[in-house]
Amino acid sequence: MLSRRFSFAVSFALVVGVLGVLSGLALAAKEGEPIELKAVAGLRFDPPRFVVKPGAKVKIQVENTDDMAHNFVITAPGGRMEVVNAAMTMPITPEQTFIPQSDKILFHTPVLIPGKSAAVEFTAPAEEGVYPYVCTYPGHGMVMFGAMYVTKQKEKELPKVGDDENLPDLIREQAKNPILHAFPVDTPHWYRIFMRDSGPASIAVQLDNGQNYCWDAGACRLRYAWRGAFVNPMPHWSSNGDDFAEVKGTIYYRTPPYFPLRFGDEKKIPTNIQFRGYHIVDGLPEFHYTVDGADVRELIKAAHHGGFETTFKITGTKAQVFYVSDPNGGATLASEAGKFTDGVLKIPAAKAKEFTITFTEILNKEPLGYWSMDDVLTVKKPLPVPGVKNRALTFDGKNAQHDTGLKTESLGTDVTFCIWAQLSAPPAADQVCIGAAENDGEFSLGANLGGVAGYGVRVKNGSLETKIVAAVPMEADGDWHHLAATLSPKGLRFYFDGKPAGSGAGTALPKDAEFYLGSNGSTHFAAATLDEARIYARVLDAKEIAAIYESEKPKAPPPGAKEPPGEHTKPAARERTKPAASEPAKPAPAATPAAHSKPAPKSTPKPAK
Ligand SMILES: [Cu+2]
Repeated sequence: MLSRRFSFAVSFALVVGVLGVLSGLALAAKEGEPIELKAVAGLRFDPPRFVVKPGAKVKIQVENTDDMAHNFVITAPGGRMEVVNAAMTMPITPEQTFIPQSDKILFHTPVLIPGKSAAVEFTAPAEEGVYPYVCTYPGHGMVMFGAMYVTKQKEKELPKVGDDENLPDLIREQAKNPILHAFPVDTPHWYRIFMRDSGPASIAVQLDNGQNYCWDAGACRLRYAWRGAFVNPMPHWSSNGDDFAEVKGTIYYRTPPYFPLRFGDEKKIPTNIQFRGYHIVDGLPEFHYTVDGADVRELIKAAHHGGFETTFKITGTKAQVFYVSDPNGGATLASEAGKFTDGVLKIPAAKAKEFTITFTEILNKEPLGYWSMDDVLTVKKPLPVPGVKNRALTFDGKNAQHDTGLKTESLGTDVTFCIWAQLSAPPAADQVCIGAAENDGEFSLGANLGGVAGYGVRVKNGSLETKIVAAVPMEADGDWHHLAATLSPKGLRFYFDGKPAGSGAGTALPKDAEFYLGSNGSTHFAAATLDEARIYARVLDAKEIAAIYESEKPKAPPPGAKEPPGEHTKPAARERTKPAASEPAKPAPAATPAAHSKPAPKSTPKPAK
């Protein structure tokens, strides 16, 4: 009992102490000694990794010190997401174990309610490797995991925690920067700061379960949510406040580009929206604003299932309330107040005074990386120009590039790349719009690659190479085109302007390579204006790529006009201190099922009768 209390005290001290110390611990199990592992608040395992020797007898004592239920599952190397995905589809019932049928599951505990412990005993695999451990409770598995190293190496020979790709990015970030990202005793915390794809009056908030969101006080609405590490505010602070804070986790949900609440008529977007400030409720900001005379309070909290939930309190209106969302936004929305139909929640007047909507991530629905190009991005900071959708950025073909921060390892084997490009020097050789290169390997999506004229994709890994060039047009031109490529062990596919334009054998992405926009990493620069770049950790099908093309393609310019018409006619005069998107008059993407909520009428003229 004494030793138990002692170990609890030690671990508590570590939890509230500097995380760098905590994460620096990679426990090496001594033969016969149990490994003590805890599920702690904030969807974490402590320690986040440990070491066992191949073939060793291992006992892991798992204790749930959190206030929600967790389990502990060790999977085969690389098997974590498959197991997590399978568990996500299992119904949530009191008896549910969240242990799907899978040969990737090696060892596991039952679901542990708060305060419970269980031991797992096994003989460590003979094969050295990184065996992930994860909580498969729905919504937890994306952030709540760790790594069991089966190795003869010593703990200090492992990569540093801050660089360990096998750990959640939240753990890595905190290990690198324990001061900026203090531990949960300090969460939630937030910054009023410049955030990409949001207005100048943005608030970034970190919740205590590995969830974060960006709320736009100018437009009075949620912009996006992400899991994992919070933001790095340094670019903003170190540039006298004219640069953006960088999201350090993975954005999985984006709201559509219009105000979500409606009063009386679901198609009528409110016009008079005013921010009134915020109050602190349970340590979190509750936003206060007025909408066409109604008074709204909005409080976003961590949800126990691992997502987040928004509670609206509305007074000053007797009208029926609607909440309009995009069902393709990357999350499942649900509410006790009513049912969502095609993304629209109809709230009976009786329940409109206070209702809550929960948001649960749909895995990999949203791209792993998305660059709207509505904000300044590249090192040389060219100002945004009109693009296919809102604004775009011009890359000079000499040295302008943007490091996406995504590496082959974070993408996995099934990937999709999409980008819009308008070449400024169409005949120039090797223009890479999205690319990566390392040693013998290369990924290039662009034009005139490897001496072949036209748009295409090229993947090279050692001696294996697959190259696809679109047949139409034969030569690259100066028009906007949508380029997309999907890659998996099954094959490489290329799409040009939303249509399939060739396929080839599967080739792996170059190992350890970093992905860039506008080059493949300091070589093969594109002289092009680029827009709406997306990188997915899954293979999109032809229908999805066609839908992206249709929803983003520029409207046909009137005869004689050089530039596509749009709201951004004077890009140079636009500072990013103004909201990027011209909402709320902006129509929803045509391809989304929420299209019925489109505020703007279709511009197709009807023939006179
Ligand atoms: Cu859990």
